[in-house]
Amino acid sequence: MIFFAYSSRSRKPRFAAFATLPQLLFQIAPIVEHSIKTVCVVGLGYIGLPTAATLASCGVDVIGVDINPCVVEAVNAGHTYFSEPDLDMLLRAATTLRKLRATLQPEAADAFIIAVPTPFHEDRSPNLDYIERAADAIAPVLVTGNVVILESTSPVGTTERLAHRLAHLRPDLRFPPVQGPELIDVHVAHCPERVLPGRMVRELIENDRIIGGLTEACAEHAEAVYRLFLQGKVFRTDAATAELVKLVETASRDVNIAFANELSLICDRLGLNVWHVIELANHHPRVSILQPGPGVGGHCIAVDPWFIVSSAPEQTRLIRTAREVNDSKPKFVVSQIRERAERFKRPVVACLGLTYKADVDDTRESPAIAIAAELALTGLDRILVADPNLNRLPEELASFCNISFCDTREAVREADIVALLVAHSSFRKIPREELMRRVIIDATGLTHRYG
Ligand code: SAJ
Repeated sequence: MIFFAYSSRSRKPRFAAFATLPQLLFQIAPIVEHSIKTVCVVGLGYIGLPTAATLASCGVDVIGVDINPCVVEAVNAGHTYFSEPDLDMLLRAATTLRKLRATLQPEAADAFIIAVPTPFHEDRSPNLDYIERAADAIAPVLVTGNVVILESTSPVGTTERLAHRLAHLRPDLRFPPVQGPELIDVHVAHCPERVLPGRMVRELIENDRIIGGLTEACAEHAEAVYRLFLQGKVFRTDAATAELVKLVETASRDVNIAFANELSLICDRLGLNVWHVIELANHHPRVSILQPGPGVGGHCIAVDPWFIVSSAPEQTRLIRTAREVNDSKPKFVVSQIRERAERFKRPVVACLGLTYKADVDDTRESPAIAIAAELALTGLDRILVADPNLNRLPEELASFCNISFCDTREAVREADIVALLVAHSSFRKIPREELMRRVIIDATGLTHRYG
């Protein structure tokens, strides 16, 4: 059960010193003293849903909007449709207390938070269709005094384009940028999300936030919304800077992971253990190398750096190369498996882990899935895939007749080659002697760390 505590001076949830997160007391403040009484959150995905539930937990009336009727139905029933620690309980409490209601269409509110996906097109240019659709949907219900906050990760200039679009749709209202704060009817700002899947509920409250306003007043109005629940600091800036800061955070992680992945290729060539090399190098006081893996997945790090590349193609050699290094890693793992498979007449390969990272059930852009699919295409007779966080074969693999989904122990038992593709905690329980009887391709470092 989720417990939040509130300090006497503010209604912000405060994690009680004596409690772990799942034991904090959930309390709805009886009266909302702030002028922001209703918030409409557009997009009930990985970011929108925890944000909506957190705001609701602070006593705000939240209208959650999603174009998917199944999501609306699940949220109204108090059910999450993806797994995230503590979110289930927070959502159930929010809906039971009628502080959060999901609908297909936006309704009037004091503030609007847009948290929709920003994928890229085939040529890797940003696809802003979802933001445009969200703008079109909220435009009819906007009134003077509203603030519209874009949380979706966006290329530089998107918040300004959003304001232009709204201004075009609502010529009766004044949007930024205009001269003088008193002349603005609807404020517009960017506040990029930065919560880590697997720690979202806690990080939503505790992480510092960057708020970029199209004007000073826009940033101020947006800050008032986050002040409802935020314990972290707020740093105000202009919208374009905030947009780039988010992209830079993501690209920084991508470049650092690419360095670790490149080291894994170097060590493979030199016959050295990359995990051991990194472990020792990290004992230097100013060195902190990340971990190599099967590639970079998820909907952020594998996507967002391209937004920088597409806005400054000539200046982004390093960022582009890092993306390419990380994107090429699954193929390298496949080549390692195939090389070992040649020793067997009819090799059975077990792929352990399918999600995009450890201990989540999210499979978006998962390198492990790309590896299993590529292996299936190479014509191996039998590929067993196992993931304790999933209960069936992901859609991308469902059509391969040489892939079957099974339990971890069974996959290990039946396999000649075991490919560790995701470092799920539960894989540590696989008896070492059972693993060591097989040919192991460990893309995760799990056997080094726990071996
Ligand atoms: N990975 C490695 N080696 C590492 C760390 C990660 O190969 O040392 C891989 C993971 O296995 C995964 C991918 O990188 O495939 C991304 O995982 P992650 O845990 O680094 O990040 P995400 O995508 O789950 O969340 C990131 C976070 N951003 C940063 O750390 C800068 C999060 O704070 C953002 O909110 C999120 O992206 C987002 O939505 O942008």
